[in-house]
Amino acid sequence: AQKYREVAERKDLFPVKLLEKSLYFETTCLSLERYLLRPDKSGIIAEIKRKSPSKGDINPYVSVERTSIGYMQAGASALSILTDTNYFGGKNEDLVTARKYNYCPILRKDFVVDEYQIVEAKSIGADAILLIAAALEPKRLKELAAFARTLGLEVLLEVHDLEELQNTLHEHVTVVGVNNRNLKTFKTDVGLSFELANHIPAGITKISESGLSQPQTLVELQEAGYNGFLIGESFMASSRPERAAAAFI
Ligand code: IGP
Repeated sequence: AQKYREVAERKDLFPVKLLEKSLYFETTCLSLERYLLRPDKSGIIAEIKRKSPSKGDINPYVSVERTSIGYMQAGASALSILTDTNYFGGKNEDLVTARKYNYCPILRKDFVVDEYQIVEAKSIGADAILLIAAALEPKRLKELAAFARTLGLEVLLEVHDLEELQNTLHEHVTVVGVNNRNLKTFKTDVGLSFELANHIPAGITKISESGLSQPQTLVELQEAGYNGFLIGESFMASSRPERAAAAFI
């Protein structure tokens, strides 16, 4: 919880009034959900992640331009761009760059705890935001989700267990991600996605996140009802992540 509080205090003070002048306020968001369900795509949300608390540096000098374009050419359904600097080495400009070169849904991956960050996500060209059940009170999560929807942003709700899932589902959430990475140990266990699959109501788009490195696992997750797969490290660990993605997809 301390970690999330620190992040909350890392507030950009650029006035909201100016953020709202961004041209992206005049454009309609692309639906992550709709792209994930497209039969001509892989369902993979390919992530750009320079470093992580669990792995340290992964690919600190990655070319966001080359990688994001290559991910989409490889058949990804969407992009996930880490914008958190402290823990993941990302920045808002990474998302702006990906936006400039790609017409596809882009998830802004960050620790969203307030409305400011949601306005900011819209202003830099994101289509969807992440809300982490473990980081927010259910009531607060619902408020933030409702606010995101007013800006046309889609919400990916991230859960780690059944309790979080049952406490946080509501009408503003259409996409749920099961994070296979345990936040305390940083270990990943895809078994969690299989465990929770049947507890996610029908009609909700389901994503399995983290620790996915085998195409066969995706086939099995699909059979269990998953529509989307969030993959970072197993692509980013390569010096050419887009080639790793192409080989995988
Ligand atoms: C990707 P992996 O194991 O493929 O690199 O995982 C993604 O799921 C992970 O980066 C992630 C994440 C998050 C990062 C999932 N939820 C929340 C930061 C914040």
